[in-house]
Amino acid sequence: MNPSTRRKFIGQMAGAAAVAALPAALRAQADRAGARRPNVLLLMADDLRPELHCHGVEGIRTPHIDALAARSLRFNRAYCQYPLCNPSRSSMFTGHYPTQTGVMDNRQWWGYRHPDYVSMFRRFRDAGYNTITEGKIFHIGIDDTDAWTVGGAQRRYAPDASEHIDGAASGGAAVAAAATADAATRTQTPERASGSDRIVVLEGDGETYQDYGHATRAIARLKEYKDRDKPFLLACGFTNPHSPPRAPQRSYDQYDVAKVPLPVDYAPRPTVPPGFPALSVVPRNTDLFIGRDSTPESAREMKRAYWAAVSFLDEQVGRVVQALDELKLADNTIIVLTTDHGYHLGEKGRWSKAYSLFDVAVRIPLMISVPGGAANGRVCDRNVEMINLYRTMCELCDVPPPDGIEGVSMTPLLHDPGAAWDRPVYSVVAYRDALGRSVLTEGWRYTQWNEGEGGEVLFDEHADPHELKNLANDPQHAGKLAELRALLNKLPGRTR
Ligand SMILES: [Ca+2]
Repeated sequence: MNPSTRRKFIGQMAGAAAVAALPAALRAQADRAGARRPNVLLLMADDLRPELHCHGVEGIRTPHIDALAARSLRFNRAYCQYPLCNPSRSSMFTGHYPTQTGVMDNRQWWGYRHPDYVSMFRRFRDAGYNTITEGKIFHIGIDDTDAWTVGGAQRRYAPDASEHIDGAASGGAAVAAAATADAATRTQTPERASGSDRIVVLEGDGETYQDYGHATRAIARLKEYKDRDKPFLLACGFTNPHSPPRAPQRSYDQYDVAKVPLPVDYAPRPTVPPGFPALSVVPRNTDLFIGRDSTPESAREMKRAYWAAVSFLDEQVGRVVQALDELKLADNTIIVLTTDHGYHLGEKGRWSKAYSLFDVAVRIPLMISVPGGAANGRVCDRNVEMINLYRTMCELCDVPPPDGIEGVSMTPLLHDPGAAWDRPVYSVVAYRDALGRSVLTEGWRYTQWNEGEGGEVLFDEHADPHELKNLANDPQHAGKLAELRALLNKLPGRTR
């Protein structure tokens, strides 16, 4: 950004907090300016673990997301609070842990149980933003309908979450198709499983696929809202690389299947490693290879399909960001790219996210591009949790956060990615009558089920990044175990 555009941008930002990431000498100038707040473009992928070239994954092609990372602060170790769509998004966008929302499946809307909660998008709307939704932001059929000035879908689940609301709009065939794929994660009838557990080659260049349409409509919204009297928050949610993996043939053709690597702990079916509790690896896959074994060959084929789906997503992200640049919105628009949770691609024989508290299931991409931001183009290796997103966006945009939400603003890291930061990261998962809870600190992960009665695991993340060796029963680590048990008990909310 040249000096004149930098001054222009700062003049458009209001509030000292919003400029925490900017050089100190410019803050006073910004403080004096009482003008327009920045726009926000939130790009949400679905089931995207950090399987990106900019995250060091060799072989995958993600040039547009890499380019976005090069103008953002890329968080190398960002974590979701729950490895499933709706619980993660509900936590992320309300600022409450899953143990507080009580939302642990893909059917509950958080607002029924917590009418006092105010979502991040509703907060921005109330603070004077045009809030625009396109694609999947909240889970399919469980939208925060009142959060949006533009878009949004009627909720399809009743408060008891057992029945569809009669006559509710489905949001179109494409949305219904995505919901079918998601349904495979909770009810594995053969029909639903077959909808998810397959590789889909899109016709032509994929122009008729929903994610292409989401990008097209997001671009149209950028044009429509670029010069309004209010700033905008445009949230654009893509379905890729959610199962079934979907991409045009050319996306598959760019990868040699023989060169797609398998994980060190690949197994043909979900496999509990020796020394691990049974609950750490549930016995049935829920997205891919559902109720059937993989072979090394079919596993490589499936992982290539995931890569192809990520590359197609990458192109759609590129289209939207290019449009933003061409519309000259880059100098006053904060861009955030993230997703709802991670994914197993064969690690421990799993092909899903559901019910897993391993690192691959909860670690996610997160990049934040602040115009003129001091940390753009840099990488942050601090552990951060997505519950922080709400306060971070509020601070960057001078929107007052609601009382009582959890998390802290990550703006100190946007100013200095190496700043001191020792906050623990919490993740939660429910499986049948068991509740798993996990805490990550610098170098260590500790996970327990049913307060330890269902087993526990301890990993040295530096020595064992693939989480292959459970140290929970190693007397040498008794002190670390006690420390992390105590830290885990600071997670707010219910434990059963
Ligand atoms: Ca998801």
